[in-house]
Parts: sequence; structure tokens; C-alpha cells
Amino acid sequence: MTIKANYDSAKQEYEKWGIDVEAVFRQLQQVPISIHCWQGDDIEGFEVNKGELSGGIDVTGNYPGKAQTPEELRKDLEKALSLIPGKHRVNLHAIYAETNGEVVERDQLKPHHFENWVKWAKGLGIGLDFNPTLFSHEKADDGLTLAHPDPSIREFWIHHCIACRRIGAYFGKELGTPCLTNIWIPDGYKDIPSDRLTPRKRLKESLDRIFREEISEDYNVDSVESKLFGLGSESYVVGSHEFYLAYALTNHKLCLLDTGHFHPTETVSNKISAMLLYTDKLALHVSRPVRWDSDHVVMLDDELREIALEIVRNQALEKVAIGLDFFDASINRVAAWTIGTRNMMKALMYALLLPNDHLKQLQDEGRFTERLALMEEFKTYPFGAIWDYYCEQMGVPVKEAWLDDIKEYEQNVLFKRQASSPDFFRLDQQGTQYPSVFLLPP
Ligand code: RNT
Ligand code: ZN
Repeated sequence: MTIKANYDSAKQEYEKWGIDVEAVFRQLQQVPISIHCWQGDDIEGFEVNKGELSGGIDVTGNYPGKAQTPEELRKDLEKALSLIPGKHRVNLHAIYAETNGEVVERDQLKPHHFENWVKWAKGLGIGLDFNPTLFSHEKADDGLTLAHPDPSIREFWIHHCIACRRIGAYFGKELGTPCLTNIWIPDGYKDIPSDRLTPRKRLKESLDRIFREEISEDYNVDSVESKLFGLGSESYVVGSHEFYLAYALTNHKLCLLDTGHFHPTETVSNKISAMLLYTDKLALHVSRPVRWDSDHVVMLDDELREIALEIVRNQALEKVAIGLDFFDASINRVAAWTIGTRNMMKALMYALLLPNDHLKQLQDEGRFTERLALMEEFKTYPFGAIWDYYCEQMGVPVKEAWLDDIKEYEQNVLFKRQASSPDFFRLDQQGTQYPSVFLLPP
């Protein structure tokens, strides 16, 4: 059967439940996912004097072909974007500035350091989001930034964040879509603190300073991202969930929930409805924590579907800014983006294809047997046939066909890049270099 024939018969099954599949397609096209650029280069960035990745986050793996220049990173992003249905956004970090070989301190960053990114985004007709980078820097070496006891270090980071909000506003103005500028800091302590309050007071004061400058929300919107623990901040994190939830609500900021930043059995899906009663908007970093905040590539798992369902059921597609945050260097990085983003889209489509009103009614009427039965039966409805047709309609590869594109790109582009470690390559009998890790044998 062809994709269309499969689709037609699947569509009928959903229509029996009053689900308008074409309307679902239209809705889905309106949902941008903010794709994090840092999956493409293991969060290295392009600073002239770049140091080691720090801040209690880590990337493992040494798959060959990572982007080492802004051009390479943009090219890789374009490849991934071409394999994902819909129009999305790209999320940058301050360390992705282009300074022409000049050392520019982070508190001195200016919009023009990002003009290549803006030009590129304009060409693609996509929006950009942004993040100040408060890690991988000598002034963050002891794991403290905006909450640092030394006022001069706090000052440096405050000015970095102020500079970043202005860069965010520049993105928003140039691209005609507000930039979400998200602040995440690593601040915390490895061991039990003797004072939990003072660092939090300092963080609050720093944030107040950062946000003092009024910037139109037509250009820049701010969010703050909490965390439970990090490597080196196992006992205490200054910017905890309660801290930022309260800060966001009282200061009209978006609270950003990273799915890896909570206790292992605590779910972000269960927080969305509670928060939306008190705030118009919130933001997500969708990630996959495997036993800890490991930032694995997002899978189409139960929690991803539940998050999508919460967004869809509560008519919150425009209220929840969906961003991704994972980094895996053990697999093809362009494939990682493609897999994770397609999964996010699949989860949203799955949620849109449920008889949500009916299911709500069953709950209100106490018909829990039917509620459970239907929710389970819908798991094996022909969702895949609808997804495939949607991909085809959107001009992107259907099913796993995108893997062929990636393999070709890997051979022609990624593996031709200079290796950053000699172990990446082996010599064949003719003496030509080839990467020692392949997606599939060539
Ligand atoms: C770290 C946070 C943060 C970073 C990115 C690179 O735990 O999740 O969002 O992953 O800013
Ligand atoms: Zn995050």
C-alpha cells in the first residue's frame, strides 16, 4: 500500500472519533521547536580562548565529524532542519559568537557578533533563541556566578546577562519573532552548605539587576531555568525549582522546566497544568535523563507523550515554548537532532490525534474503565500512517529514509572534516584515512 492509501484508511479510523486530521496538520505546522545548536559541537562554541566545558554538565562520546566552525555548525543544522517537518527555531548560546579571531570578553558581547547567525536565520525564515553562557569560563571555575560571594565576579556575569538580553532583542527585532533568552547558572555546592539563604539572596539581587532594563516583549522574552543538582553541585543548587518558580511568577518571567532537572520519579508533565493556572506562558527544555540528568537524545517515550498531551489538552500550544536540550557525542550529531526533534513532533501529533474532549468527559463522569481502555487502545491506532503522510506532505523523508541522507552527508561532509582526535581515524590498505566509527559499514 502506498503512503497515501495507508493514510486514507488511518484517517477514517480517527474520523470515527471526530478527529479532524487535516486540522491537526494545520495546528502542527504552527508549532516551532527550538533546536539547541549545542548538540552539533558538544557545547564547545567558538570563543577564541575557549576552555574546558564546565558547570556540572558533561558530553560523552567521540563520534567523528563534529562542527568546528560556525559555517560547519550552520550547515549541519540546515541538514537536520531539512529532515524535520515544519518550521522551527534555533537556540544559540553566547559562546557561539563570531568575533573574527578577537578575544571579546563575555560582558562585552554585542549584537554584531551574531550578525552571521541572524543573516543565516533570515535566509531560512526562522527565529532564534538565546542563552547567556555562565560556564566554561575562568570566572565560573569554582561553580559560582550570579550568586558568587565576590561582587566583582557577580558584576561580570550580570553584565554578561544584560549584554545577552540586548542580543536577544536584536534577534527578535531582526527576525520578527521574539527571542527567548534563557538564564541557567551552575551555582551550587558539592557538599552540604552552611548557608543556603545568602547565595539565593545574591542570585535574586543579580537577577533584579539583569532584568532592570525594560525590553519590549515583542523582541525579547526572558526565562529562568532551575535545576536540582549537577556534577559538583550535588548537595545544593542555588537556582532551585521553588526559587525560580517564585521568581518567575512575581517578576513576570517565564519559568523554564528542563525534564532532566527534577527527582527521577518527578515528572515535568505533571507540573504544566498547575503552572498554567498561574502564568500565561512557560518554557521547556525537553531532554531525557537516564538515571540522572544525562541529557540523552529525546525518545518517543511515555513522558514525552505525556508532556505533549498536557500541552495539547490544555490548549497550551502557544503558551509553552518548547525547546530541546540534549547532547550526545557518541552518535552522529545531525542524526541526534533529527531523531530528537522528530520525536517531539511525533509526540505532539500523537496528542492531537486523541479524542481529548471525550476522554475528559469520561473522567468527569467517573467512567474510568472506559478512560483507561480508550487511552490504551489509541496507543495502537495507525498513528504512524498519519505521521508518514504528514512528512511526505511537508517535503521531508518518510520513515527512516532520512537516515540515507545522513549517511551520505556523513560520507561527503562530516567525515571529511579535520579530526579533533587522531583516534577517530584508521588507515585502510591504500593508506587513506577513514573514521574508525561508522554509522553503518560503508
Ligand atoms: C544544564 C542546563 C542548561 C544547559 C544548556 C547548555 O543543566 O540544562 O540548559 O544544558 O544551557
Ligand atoms: Zn536545560
